[in-house]
Amino acid sequence: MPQTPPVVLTIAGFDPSSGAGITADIKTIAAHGCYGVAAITALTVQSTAGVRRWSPVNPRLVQDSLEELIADVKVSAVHIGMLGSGAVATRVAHFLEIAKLPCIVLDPVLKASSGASLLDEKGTAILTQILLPLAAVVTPNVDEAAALTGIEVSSLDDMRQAAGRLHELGAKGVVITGGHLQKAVDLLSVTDESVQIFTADKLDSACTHGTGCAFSTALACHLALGRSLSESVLLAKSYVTTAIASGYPLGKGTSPVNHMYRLKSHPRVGVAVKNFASEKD
Ligand code: PXL
Repeated sequence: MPQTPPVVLTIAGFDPSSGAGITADIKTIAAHGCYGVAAITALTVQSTAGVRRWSPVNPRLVQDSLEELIADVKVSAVHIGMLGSGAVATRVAHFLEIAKLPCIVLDPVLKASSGASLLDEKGTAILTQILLPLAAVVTPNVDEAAALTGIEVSSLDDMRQAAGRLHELGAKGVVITGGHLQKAVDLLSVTDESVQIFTADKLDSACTHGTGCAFSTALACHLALGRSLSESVLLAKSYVTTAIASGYPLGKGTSPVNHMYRLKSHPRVGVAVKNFASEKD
């Protein structure tokens, strides 16, 4: 019998365009040879053109889903994305405090790139006070790092300072992603003494919808596969860089990254199938 792959649990919102959120996470998890299970925290109305509105899921339903899943399968890593509301964040925090799951990657989703707020004040407080210290690693982009620390982040030095502040708030590993800076620089800080910088050339690509979710979920997958935090950051960054470079135009707004670039592409066969069907008729 084939070996069971590591199970990665993603707790996140639903983006119907599948660039970000739960459905994108499941693609990322599959692309890493892991098995994805999920609890949806919020439903968004969005397309590549942006988030129009969203609504959190019943908090009790989220908690029940999580409990049902871990009673059934052994989870090797957890990814937390959009939480959607203070009430949902409270249930997720309560669940994680009791479940003691390994390798929690916290992507502190506060706003959509279009600017829409995706978490209320109470949710942000739960995220900072309870989820941040529970996580093995937190992965804010520069704007999220600034919102969580009050330090404006536009340089490597700012990143170091913000990472230090996040450690003071209880974070273990911190990765601040600077894909929007002049060079695509990420900073990994495990303690104030151990800081590593990962740099990639900035890509001339418009396919960037979902980069934060893809990075943090890929990171969870590599941790689930037993890799060190430093190697996992390097591999997750390289996955996202290639997924951006392999993106194709889709929709009227920001196209998604190509989560499945490792799959062989097949020529379209729609016409042949249609002809076959009409011959049978
Ligand atoms: O990129 C952050 C994000 C995460 N998850 C969901 C989202 C967004 C941004 O819009 O909609 C579901």
